[in-house]
Amino acid sequence: MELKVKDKESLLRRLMEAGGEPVSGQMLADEAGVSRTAVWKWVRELEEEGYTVRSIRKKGYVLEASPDRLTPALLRKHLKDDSFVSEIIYFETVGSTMPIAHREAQNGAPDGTVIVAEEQTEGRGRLARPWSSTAGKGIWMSVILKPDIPPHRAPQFTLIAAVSICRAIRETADVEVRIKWPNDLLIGGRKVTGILTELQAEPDRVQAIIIGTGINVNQEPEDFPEELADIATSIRIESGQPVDRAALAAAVLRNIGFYSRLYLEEGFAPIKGLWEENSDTIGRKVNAVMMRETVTGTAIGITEDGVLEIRTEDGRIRGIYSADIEPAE
Ligand code: BT5
Repeated sequence: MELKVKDKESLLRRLMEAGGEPVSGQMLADEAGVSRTAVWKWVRELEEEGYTVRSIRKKGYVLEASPDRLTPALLRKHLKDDSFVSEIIYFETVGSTMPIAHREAQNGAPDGTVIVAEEQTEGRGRLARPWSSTAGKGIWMSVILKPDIPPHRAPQFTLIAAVSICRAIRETADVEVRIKWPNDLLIGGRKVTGILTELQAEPDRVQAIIIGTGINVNQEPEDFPEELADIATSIRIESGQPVDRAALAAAVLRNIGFYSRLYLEEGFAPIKGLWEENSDTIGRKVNAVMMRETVTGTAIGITEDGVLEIRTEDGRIRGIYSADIEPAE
């Protein structure tokens, strides 16, 4: 059934769906049961939010341009209707999307709830490291998943997310992205994306998996703090083209939906294959730096549990559960 216009948001959806064709103001007013002036006021409000709406005499309203935002309306425009996304919670600016996602998950938010922000003032990575989240330049987003799996399988979702984001970036921009175990995506050796997977669980069952994705999209070199100058990059820097963030965020969500469904239906094997194919780590000599020791050797693959296997010089195979990987020598 066609969406019924009842407020500013549904009006926007209708204008988006019209795909550049004018939509009559009178028809919109009749449908919403309000005056034409009320419809005109919604249009004015949309213009204040950065949309360009043209009014064509005797024909109606046409949406000509949308702002560079990650609002629910813009994300929904790019998502297919069969997307797994249930609710999108949007912030202009926020400390971090992670604690909000935890709170929402605890309060019963369904599978497929998304928390997204234009800017994070306290974005974080693993071990509470800071994550630079410049306003309007990246995709700072947490996705709540509620799969029926035991807790020890949860780390596989970091790998599912890596494969999904890798694919989404390739669909949207002409760049060569590689996965660095376990949670980084690199272009030309520099970090373009970090993934943070967190868990709410009972001893035998996952309650919620929260996947935090930080994707550097439209930053210019000067948008990064000095300490990241040599290690971080953005899709724009690498491709030379600005990227539509809403289209990319929607592609990320579509792929996370697709690959987590594939995983739940067919197990880890297809994900493992894709991950290894896109990996920057497998086949290389690496140092796996952990709290208490560093293991050096050749990365040979990942296991069913997402553990990285390294063959050391003496021929032993070591399973690495959590570490920072750097090139050896
Ligand atoms: C990560 O941690 O790579 C996970 C980052 C997850 C960020 C998302 S954004 C949405 C959600 N909300 C949050 O608050 N977090 C998640 P880790 O592997 O620990 O890497 C952190 C390191 O990456 C830092 O110590 C810096 O060296 C580097 N770094 C920080 N900001 C960066 C950026 N924007 N681009 C590339 N590298 C960055």
